[in-house]
Amino acid sequence: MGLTVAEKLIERHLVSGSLKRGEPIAIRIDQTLTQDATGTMAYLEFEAIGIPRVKTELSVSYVDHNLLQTDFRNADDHRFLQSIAARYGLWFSRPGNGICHQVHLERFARPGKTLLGSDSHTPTAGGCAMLAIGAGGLDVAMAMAGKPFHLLMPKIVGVHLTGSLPPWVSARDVALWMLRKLTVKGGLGKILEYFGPGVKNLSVPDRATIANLGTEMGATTSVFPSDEVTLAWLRAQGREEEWEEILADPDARYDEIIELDLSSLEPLAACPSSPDNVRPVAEIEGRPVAQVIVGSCANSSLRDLLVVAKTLAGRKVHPEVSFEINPGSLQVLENLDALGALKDLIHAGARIHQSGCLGCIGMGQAPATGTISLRTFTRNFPGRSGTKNDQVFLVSPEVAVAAALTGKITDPRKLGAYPEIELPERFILNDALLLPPLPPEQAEKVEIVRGPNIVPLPAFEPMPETLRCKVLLKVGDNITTDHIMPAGAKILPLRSNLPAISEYVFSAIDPEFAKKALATKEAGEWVAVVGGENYGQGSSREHAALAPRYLGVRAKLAKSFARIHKANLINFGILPVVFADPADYDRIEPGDELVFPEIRKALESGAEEIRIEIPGKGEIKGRLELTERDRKIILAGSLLNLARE
Ligand code: MIC
Ligand code: SF4
Repeated sequence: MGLTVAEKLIERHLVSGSLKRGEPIAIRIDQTLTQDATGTMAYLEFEAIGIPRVKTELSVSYVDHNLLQTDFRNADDHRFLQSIAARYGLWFSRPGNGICHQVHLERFARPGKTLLGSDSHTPTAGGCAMLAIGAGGLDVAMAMAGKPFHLLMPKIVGVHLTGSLPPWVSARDVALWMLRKLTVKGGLGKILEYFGPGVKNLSVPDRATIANLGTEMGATTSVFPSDEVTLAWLRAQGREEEWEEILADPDARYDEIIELDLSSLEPLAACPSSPDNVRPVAEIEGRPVAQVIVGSCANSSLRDLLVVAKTLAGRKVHPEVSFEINPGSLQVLENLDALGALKDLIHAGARIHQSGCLGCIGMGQAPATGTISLRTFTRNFPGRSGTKNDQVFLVSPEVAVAAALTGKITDPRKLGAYPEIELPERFILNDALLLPPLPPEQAEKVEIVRGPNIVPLPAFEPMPETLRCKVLLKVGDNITTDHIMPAGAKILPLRSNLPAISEYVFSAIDPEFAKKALATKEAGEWVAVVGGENYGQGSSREHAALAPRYLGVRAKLAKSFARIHKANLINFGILPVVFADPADYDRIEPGDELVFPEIRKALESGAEEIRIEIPGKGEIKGRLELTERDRKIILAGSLLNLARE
């Protein structure tokens, strides 16, 4: 039987397991990427594993998240990361070079290869026919050490594209349409593979936008085939020799098929405050807008900024709007300039920022109180922008520029003729801020630069025979890692300092959580948290597991878990338990004790169902949805412990 593109990519890299859906598999990883916010921890872990040089074909360390240097801490981390890259044989993308996913697409993404990244939007490279997966930093550290990546073989959903996009409608609207259909959890355990005659009408940056936003559906990854459009992209990047054709076989079978006629799409928007709260722009027109930002790994490519610049040419930004541009990379910025489009932006009154994540991770660009902000970003989780009760809408660059001109949410189809965009056949390449790996003889001599903000990892105790926990918090459905471990300008600089960052765990939900947890731990008891569906959606940040673990959290009981967060919990020895009967969620309250009798035995024996005693309330049943390897890690107390064993 024929294979899909995703199956071909997996089959080529299979180390153990088969293509049978839902079964544990391990795949070889060719490339890795990290960004600074997750990278400092990932490299501390890599050092702890003790390998002299990365064993991948290519590994890149990017600095794009923590660009704000309000004190020594972020700058210290940048120097630490640069010295680590030099010491261990990695590429280093310096601050200002651009957002990891955009730069990776331009300079390194290669059809047919696997990429593991410590950032949830790593699937962006799926737009260039890679199998690109987001993971926690420790999983990426293991991949750099040459170890395979473990996951459950996903189902493969074929998205059959026909037609082509109408004027003023773009790749973002494809992703928003998908988000409305699948919701933030509809992609769980699935790979979204795009195929059909409509695919050739999408450029690689368009495909990358769509693959990027598959993350918001909870998908393991998204992939596109490698065709002539891919070849044209690689040629434009001076890398045509890296091309290889990869198409689904004509008789390939998908587990499910979604039909989408691109010509039927209209401009859409994700309304506050969830990426799947999608409505047609035509229905929400007229609301006044105070801020518009075009940027982020989803929509800041040259195509995106060219559309915006050409639309603005000869016009002025509305006086009530702060219109901001965060270019995806230095390459985007330089090409924009060479094509004469940068001056259209500047002349219209756009605020041009450096290349990086910036406001997308709450590093500046917080909107004003009670105002609407339109952004081409990936996530509008409540408060992520840095402003309480924020009203963030996620839109295409087309919808963004329409609002920048009119001062209100506007259907861009009212703006007149759609600008003709042509991407250069050859981009001007700018690798000024991209440092290649040092040869081994030189690398060995590099000293790692460690500032005072870099605190080594603590020890992780193994799982006790019987686990006793106190429930300190109960939360609802779709809790994000931004709720568990917030980011933003105040907290991000603490990413390499576990004791310090732990003080902010759940701070927006219960400011006393960290204090109470530490007190419970000091009193000799572990801590548990109870959650609803899709617990831990969003970012790949392992700090959302590591910091709670530091505070003594040892069990999470939820109706269901998001993929990356669940893997991170396991990696740091926190027991993820699913309610056997979701109705039991209502029986537990903060203050209850949870006893997991003989939990070690249960883990060792492979038990799928366990008893949980709630003193004074009887008992309930929990499910352990864990592979054999997961069980070993939890028993050992962390993957690091297991790797050392
Ligand atoms: C995000 O968009 O939330 C981030 C910041 O890129 C995260 C990684 C992080 O928390 O450092 C992600 O998506 O994985
Ligand atoms: Fe950066 Fe935002 Fe992309 Fe995360 S989603 S990598 S913060 S641009």
